[in-house]
Amino acid sequence: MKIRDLTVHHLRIPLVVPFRTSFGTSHVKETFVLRLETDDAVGWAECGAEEDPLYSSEYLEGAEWVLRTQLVPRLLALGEGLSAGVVRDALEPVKGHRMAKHVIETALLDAELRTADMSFGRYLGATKTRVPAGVSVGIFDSIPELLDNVRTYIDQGYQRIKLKIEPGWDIEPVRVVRETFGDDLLLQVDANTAYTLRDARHLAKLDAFDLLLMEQPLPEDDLLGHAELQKRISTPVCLDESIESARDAAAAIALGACEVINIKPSRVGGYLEARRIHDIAEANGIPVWCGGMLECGLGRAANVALAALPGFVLPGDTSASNRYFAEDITAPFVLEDGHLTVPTGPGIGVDPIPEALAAFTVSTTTIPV
Ligand code: OSB
Ligand code: MG
Repeated sequence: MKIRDLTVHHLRIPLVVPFRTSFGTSHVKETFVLRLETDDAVGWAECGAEEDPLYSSEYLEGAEWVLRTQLVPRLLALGEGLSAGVVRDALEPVKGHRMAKHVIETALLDAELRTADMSFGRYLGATKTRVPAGVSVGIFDSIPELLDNVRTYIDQGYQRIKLKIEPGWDIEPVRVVRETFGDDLLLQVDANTAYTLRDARHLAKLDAFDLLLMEQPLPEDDLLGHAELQKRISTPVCLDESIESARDAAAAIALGACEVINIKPSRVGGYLEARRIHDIAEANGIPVWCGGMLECGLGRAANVALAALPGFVLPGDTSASNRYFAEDITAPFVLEDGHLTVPTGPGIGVDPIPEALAAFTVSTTTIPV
């Protein structure tokens, strides 16, 4: 495959509700999307990195720099031998930077699948036509505000609630949400690394609330700590930040560091690695679910396709577009009966709406090809 044009669109899309986690607060979705043109198709992909390196070590400007100066030149050197399937090996000499690798591999895969007239879901091995939607609920200034937001989501049909927690905002909000909405609510928490193993006894208090899982309580490089914590709490530990590859997943499972895995394609370097993690987890009886990075419609479309694989047995953070944005850059993903529909068109199955893309684009950069 030969790349004819590569253009980076820098976007700023306002969020309908500020999103506060243990590592910071976002008011705007800031990202870039990559447009990749070949002779036969145009592929799109969205970068998962955030403006600052607070969720992971990657950040938007760094990802773009790596993409432009390190990744694209190595891929262009492959000439006609370039395809999504060879990206991983070709980029192996570049350490880390999985979110940058994810964006170029995904754009290539989208262009290839559009050329082959095959959907992402079909290609990845989706076995469902729609996926149950969960929602990730940020930290609020007060419990009443939290309850109002959770109630709105439940009324809209969300099938699972994830509460962001941090020291000082953990036991009490979980208790009140459980008591207010009842024992049938599928409920889980996400700490984004805000605790240490010294907090094990405190975190064990959450065992009383029958949570589906506790996501990433400890630092990302603390697999042994998570394994030890899992021995001290009954709530299943789920890893997010700690799992950057299939090898990480295999190690975490072997160590007993998690009983569930959150798979985010951007965090692990793309959909092919995401599928490898899915396969390893499935072979080991570890449930997985699809995480998110507050993606616009371009990233969401591919995530929803991944979430339709058979090992994704828990509702993901694949929420409807209006949970994030008043206006998206694609046709919105809409909640129907608590589900999102897996796109069936070629590639990711959605396109940017030109006017919306233009409205949210703050600048564009062309990468020489
Ligand atoms: O830890 O899962 C996380 C958003 C940004 C960075 C990290 C995380 C999140 C979310 C929201 O929880 C997931 C989503 O709705 O896209
Ligand atoms: Mg998380």
